[in-house]
Amino acid sequence: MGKASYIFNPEIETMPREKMELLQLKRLKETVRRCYENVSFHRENMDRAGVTPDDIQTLEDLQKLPFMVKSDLRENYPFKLFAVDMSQVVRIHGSSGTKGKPTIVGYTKNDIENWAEVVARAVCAAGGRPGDMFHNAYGYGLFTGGLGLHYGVEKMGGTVVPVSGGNTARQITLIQDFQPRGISATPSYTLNIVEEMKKLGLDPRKTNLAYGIFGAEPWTEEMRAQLEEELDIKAIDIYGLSEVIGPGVSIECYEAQDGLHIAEDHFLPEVIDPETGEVLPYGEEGELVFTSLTKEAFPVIRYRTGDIASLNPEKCKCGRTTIRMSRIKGRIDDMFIVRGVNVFPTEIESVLLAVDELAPHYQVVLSREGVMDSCEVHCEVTTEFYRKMSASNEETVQLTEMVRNHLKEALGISVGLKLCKPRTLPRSEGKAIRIIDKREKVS
Ligand code: DLL
Repeated sequence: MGKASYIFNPEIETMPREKMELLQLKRLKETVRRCYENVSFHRENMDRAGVTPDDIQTLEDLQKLPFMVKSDLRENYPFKLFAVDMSQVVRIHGSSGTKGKPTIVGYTKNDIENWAEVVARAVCAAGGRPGDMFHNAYGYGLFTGGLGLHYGVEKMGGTVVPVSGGNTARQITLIQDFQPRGISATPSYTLNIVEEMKKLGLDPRKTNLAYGIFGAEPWTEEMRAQLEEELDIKAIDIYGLSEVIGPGVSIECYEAQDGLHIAEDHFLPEVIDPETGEVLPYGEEGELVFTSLTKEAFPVIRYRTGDIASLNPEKCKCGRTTIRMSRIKGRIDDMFIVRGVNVFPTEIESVLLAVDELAPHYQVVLSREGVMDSCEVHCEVTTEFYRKMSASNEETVQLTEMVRNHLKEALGISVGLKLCKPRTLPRSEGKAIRIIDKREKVS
């Protein structure tokens, strides 16, 4: 394919910044008013903060408004944050949530249309174009991945194969028979598909795939390198969350792969210090916060995502003018502290995936010894290395020593390391579980 990606909506995606900001301000005012008039949660929050919709006169005035957090969704379960009558709601999604009730979101017909639009832009930015056959291996259901990509690919003018997650043997048959140019799945599930293809004696580099749209879980540049090499494709990062809309909040472009373009006409981003709530300048890393600008059923004001990233307003070489966010470093909830040092699983992934003898399958096991937290990284070795390992112990000792040193250099603390036999760690069909927390919960 050529170098430039197809821009689905050039008017918006290459809009001069001043014009974009005017559009955002107009939509922000409408959103705040809609929330104030239709949702008692928002009205009470704003009354408490002493702000009225009339106080929003500039984009900076957004900072007068209080934040929203995930527990607000749980406390208003299932529909109390909806800003329209249920008769207007055409779709419900949510996140499965490991604890308690799922968090529920709703969409009007316009919301679904806008969502399809941002995903269509995203698929094009990733290298897609009208006429593409597209293999969608994100789960269909309450999770937004499957249906989100589905409507976007249709809107772009592609042919979507709604295969959903799981049944890997069938995925492989369809990839071979239908010859899709594009694929979407979590990065971890894609590796699972690659592994199964090799097991069947197939060469994953010899498919018709040209680009993959990967997200819904944190992943690293090293994982990108692995996916691109294994499948001979461009691996593109897509970001989103159900509370804000689903996939399509932002996407990397095929030509730069340097930050994710935010669909800023629909989602207004901020980055804040997660401790103090203070808004941070461009370039500084902090917690991403989004305000929806067009959503009708489930508008959010200053929603704290729990995801760590930074923002870059510079124009991109692809021609898009929309602000870019950095790859997500991780969720604040997934960060753990070992001997006073903050660690994100992605920092561990970067080290492991750069080692040839290791397979890209790992888990981090946290436990507590006395009052100290301890961390042991479990990582599979490659089949080739496993053969050597079985022949002599020396190789294992050397590899363990080398990886532990690399981890210490990257993290600033020593962590345990267990090399595991190939295919012994659990495989994911959706979001990978990276952390096994065996620490006793102090109540
Ligand atoms: O995961 C939406 C999605 C579907 C995004 C398909 C991309 C592709 P939730 O289930 O609500 O929605 O989970 C949202 O997943 O807050 C992040 O912590 C994480 N996440 C999503 N995309 C990325 C990414 C979907 N590209 C939560 N990199 C978010 C890192 C991501 N983390």
